[in-house]
Amino acid sequence: MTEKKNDYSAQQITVLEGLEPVRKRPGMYIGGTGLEGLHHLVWELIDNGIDEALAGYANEVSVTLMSDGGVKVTDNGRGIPTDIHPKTGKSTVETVLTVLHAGGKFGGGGYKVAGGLHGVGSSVVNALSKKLIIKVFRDGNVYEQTYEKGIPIEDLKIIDKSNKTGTEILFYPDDSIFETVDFNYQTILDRLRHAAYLTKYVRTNLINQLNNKKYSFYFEGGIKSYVKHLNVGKEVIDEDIFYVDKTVKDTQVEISMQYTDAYNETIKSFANNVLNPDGGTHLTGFKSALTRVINDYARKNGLLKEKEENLSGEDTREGLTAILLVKLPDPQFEGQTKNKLGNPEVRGYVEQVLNEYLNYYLEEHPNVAKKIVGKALLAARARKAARAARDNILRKGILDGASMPGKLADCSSKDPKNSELYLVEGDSAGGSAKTGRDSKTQAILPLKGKVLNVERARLDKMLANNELLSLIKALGVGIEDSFDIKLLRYERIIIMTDADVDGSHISTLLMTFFFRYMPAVIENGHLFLAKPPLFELVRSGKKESVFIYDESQLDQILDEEIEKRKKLNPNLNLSDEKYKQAGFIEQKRYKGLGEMDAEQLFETTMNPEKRVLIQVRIEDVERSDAIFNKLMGTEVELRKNFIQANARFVKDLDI
Ligand code: 0RA
Repeated sequence: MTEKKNDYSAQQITVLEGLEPVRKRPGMYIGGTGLEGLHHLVWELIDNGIDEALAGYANEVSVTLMSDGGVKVTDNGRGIPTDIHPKTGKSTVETVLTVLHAGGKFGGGGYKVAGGLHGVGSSVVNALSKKLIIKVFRDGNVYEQTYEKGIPIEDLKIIDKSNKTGTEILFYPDDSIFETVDFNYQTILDRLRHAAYLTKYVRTNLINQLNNKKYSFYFEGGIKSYVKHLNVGKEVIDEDIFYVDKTVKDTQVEISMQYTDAYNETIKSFANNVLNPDGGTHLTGFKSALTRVINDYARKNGLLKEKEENLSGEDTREGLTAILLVKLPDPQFEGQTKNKLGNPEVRGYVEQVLNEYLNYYLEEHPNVAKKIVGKALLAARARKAARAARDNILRKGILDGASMPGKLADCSSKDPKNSELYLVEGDSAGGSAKTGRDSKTQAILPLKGKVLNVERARLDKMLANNELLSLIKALGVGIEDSFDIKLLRYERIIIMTDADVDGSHISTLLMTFFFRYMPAVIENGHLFLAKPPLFELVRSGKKESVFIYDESQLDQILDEEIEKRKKLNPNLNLSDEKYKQAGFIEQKRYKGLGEMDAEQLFETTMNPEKRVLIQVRIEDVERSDAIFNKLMGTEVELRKNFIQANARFVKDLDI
């Protein structure tokens, strides 16, 4: 399906609808009413501010997280016009906020021609807010209007004088519509950073009233700075970053790229500042030009001999980090979510720009060019070796279902829906898990020591690694070309490691493996982290224990118990240690899974009735990619942050 861009010009609003449909079926407009839908409201407003900047009228967009739960989005553009709109007979401000444009706009961030009636997403935000206050700075005045559930409760009025211009929208999402109205600071921060990378010369700010912190992003280099940011912690083959910005016909093509010594490629393509995760015509054009230019250069300079075959596209992209941004007046996307750009002409435009300027760049930078070609040649050779290793394994049937790894204690259920696989750090915890498990539904695969870091190893090395080979076999899904998610033998794959730095490192390595080789396992929600307890509190007089999973939970439980006890006995001696006051005779800190016996391990971490699982999500691939690369780098400081970082792309889930 192809989604045509809507025309936002004032005269062409022909279908006007009330906001009722938005409140009735919010999912149609913002994707859902969960955390993502909630944040979509902020994205709509940020995109409007960015659009005003792209039109050349604003250079700053700010988001303030208010201490009362509201979110304020401000830009210093022209301000939404306040005069009476010819079609609605109301102010343009009210029109923008109350008229749902026909067809709506899902995903936000379309390119609008300067002067068009932009800001249409604002009406969706308005409809889904229990309260919204707009301020417009324009014509020397400050205008204000307040809405409730999308309905104006007063006329637009002048409240002050000011020589500033701009638009400020403060909204309070309707908690009768959203499952949660708690905004995630980090998610918004990422979005603002991202917006600043894609729109050079625009400053984006995040002000958090809750902790009085302010973040500000400004990247003069635009997508060049973005590439630099993505390559932090990686070894780059040359400091110089390729950059081109050219307009062909009415399409602006901006490309930036740099090679690293990594094996994976990171290419992000955007159309009108909207990420297209599934690429599209711009990406296709980029890839074909890249392959052609590098091969031509290699031939011309004798780096590729006459009888040698051409470098493949994959070879030329190994270790590549690239940002591709096109801006065009009439973007067409395949599918609802703008995941893939469809305009056929864009392919040729991107090809033309990269052909010309990359060729020119390689001629001008012969040292960088030699390194790029050298790396691609190496990639070609290594890929052949890796293929041979994989074919060998496939031929021998090592990955086939018949032969399960010896270390696997499989469950008796053969129905994946009722099966789960625990990946357990170390043989001793593995032993306890095998004893304590529910053998009908729970399979155990103990993993010895550190798992191979797949960021630094190719497929052949990976397939020579016993731990990973056992894992691939146990999963039953095959690898690379033979990978098939439908063959997955377990509904849940649960990584169970110690709650310490080594344990987190091992879970990160395992997540990296899934992320790189089996993203479908994560995307389909099959990957989890087990959460072992940090403390056990033993109650005096009773055998029963209380298990604590978070540091913060410990204080909370102790305080609650003390309160209870104070009520029963007002003369309670308060000079004692806290946990004793609370009536616990012993507080035990668990450092590793191995400190628990089989029964405890099951009860605290594996019992489906009680355990806490954390679902691993590729919520922000860019972020996890960056985290993984930082972690896998050698720098201790970077690595130290990773427990904290992990918490970003996982979500607590009680199952
Ligand atoms: C309609 C017309 C004009 C600007 C805007 C809307 C506008 C909308 C938003 C939404 C957020 N910030 C905004 N800034 C401006 C053009 C007005 C003119 O020609 O002066």
